[in-house]
Amino acid sequence: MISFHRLFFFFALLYPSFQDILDLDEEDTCYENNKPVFCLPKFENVVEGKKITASSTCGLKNKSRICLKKRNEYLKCDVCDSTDRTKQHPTDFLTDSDTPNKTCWISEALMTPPPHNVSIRIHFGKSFELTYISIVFCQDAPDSVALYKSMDYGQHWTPFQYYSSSCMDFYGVRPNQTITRDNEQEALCSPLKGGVSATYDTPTIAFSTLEHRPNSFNLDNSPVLQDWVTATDIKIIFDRLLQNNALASSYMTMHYAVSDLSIGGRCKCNGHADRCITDEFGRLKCVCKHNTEGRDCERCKPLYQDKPWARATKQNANECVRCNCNGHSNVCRFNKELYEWSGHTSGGICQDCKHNTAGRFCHYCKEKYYRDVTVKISHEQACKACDCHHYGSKGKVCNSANGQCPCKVGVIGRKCNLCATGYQQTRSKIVPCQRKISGLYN
Ligand SMILES: *[C@@H]1O[C@H](CO)[C@@H](O)[C@H](O)[C@H]1NC(C)=O
Ligand SMILES: *[C@@H]1O[C@H](CO)[C@@H](O)[C@H](O)[C@H]1NC(C)=O
Ligand SMILES: *[C@@H]1O[C@H](CO)[C@@H](O)[C@H](O)[C@H]1NC(C)=O
Ligand SMILES: *[C@@H]1O[C@H](CO)[C@@H](O)[C@H](O)[C@H]1NC(C)=O
Ligand SMILES: [Ca+2]
Repeated sequence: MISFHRLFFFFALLYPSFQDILDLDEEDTCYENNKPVFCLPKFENVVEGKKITASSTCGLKNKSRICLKKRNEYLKCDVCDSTDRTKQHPTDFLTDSDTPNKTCWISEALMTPPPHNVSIRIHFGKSFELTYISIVFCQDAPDSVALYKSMDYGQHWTPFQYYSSSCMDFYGVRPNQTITRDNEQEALCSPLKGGVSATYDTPTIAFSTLEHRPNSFNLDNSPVLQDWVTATDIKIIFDRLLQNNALASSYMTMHYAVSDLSIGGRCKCNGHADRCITDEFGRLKCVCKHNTEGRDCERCKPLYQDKPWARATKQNANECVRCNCNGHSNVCRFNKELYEWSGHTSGGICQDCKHNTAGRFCHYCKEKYYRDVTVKISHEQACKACDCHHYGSKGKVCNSANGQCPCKVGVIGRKCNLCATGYQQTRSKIVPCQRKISGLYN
């Protein structure tokens, strides 16, 4: 039997970068001495606890006869019946521990005529970055196995890897093609010789997602490969090349039977979280750090848009940077041109400045308000209303520095609400202060 732990260490040795998975601790690994650093959720068997569906499972509709031929054993026949606990072979058996006894998921018997394809689907409920997929069969492997992945919860599927005794016939793909830097997102077809593997005592498929791909040791800087290893769902399709007459003689004994399915990977958080949790809607999501947010920490928080979002790398945590809005806004917007002009230092523009402020950093007072210089610009009362007098002032807009309204002739005061010496108040809205004519007779 091949256990998850054995594969885990196998892949840890295969990829030096996975050696950090061996030191698992509970503390926050996204900061070191209060400085943001690249961090990752733990490496795990992604299928554990996940719902797996199969297009066909024996004994679901009716009792059926199943016969399995294990290696070095005679053909053994039994009844499959989902209503009898000791005679059922559900998809749950793909992910149980296989102890003390090996348990198998078994498909319904294959019928004549074809198709003979049966599929298994695993829904992760979130994006994960996958390292390997391993399938352990209970008997001889099928003639062909195709692995597909989806990055959008099953709307679109792309081939991940093919295994076949006849790659050209089944998939139109030449076996053992070479992957270059130009086609790193291409699925390969590996020959499958009756499925019996030399390495393990049971026929096993172990697909390593990055093997043979040139940029696999430079994943940080390869968006193409980051995409390649990302999946929300996996579909596995088994197929057999059976002649009609071959099947006719033994059709009640042909099944697909798998004892273990494991998928090694990590919850995808783009280097900005070290764990994933279930949210209030029952959905998995990253616990984002470095001022990021989203289920995959795929964007910066609203007030942290001063630099463009980027995935964390070992060299740079790419923490999202807070915009300077002087405390008058909770939201800013990233502007590429400003960022370029600033020599890649700052590109945020504050949005919806409150407290009567305005400007890219909410750093001055909006029209009809003036700056109260006795308090700091970050103060809620930093901008005061001009409050210009309706009749005494020529307009509503005051001097933004000292609050002086534009007064009409003979009018004074910051708000233009007093008559100057030598002037007297009138009832006129147009000329509120009139020159006194007292001097006329002296
Ligand atoms: C199940 O078995 C019953 C009785 O043997 C039979 O009438 C029925 O057609 C079977 N259903 C299927 C889906 O094979
Ligand atoms: C495991 O197999 C043995 C021998 O076939 C059987 O006696 C035992 O009940 C099985 N254990 C379980 C938990 O199914
Ligand atoms: C089997 O193959 C046929 C033809 O390619 C396809 O239409 C069908 O959906 C497949 N069934 C499963 C369960 O994969
Ligand atoms: C194809 O690759 C497999 C596994 O890497 C290897 O065993 C086999 O010899 C290769 N076949 C050819 C024709 O290169
Ligand atoms: Ca099992």
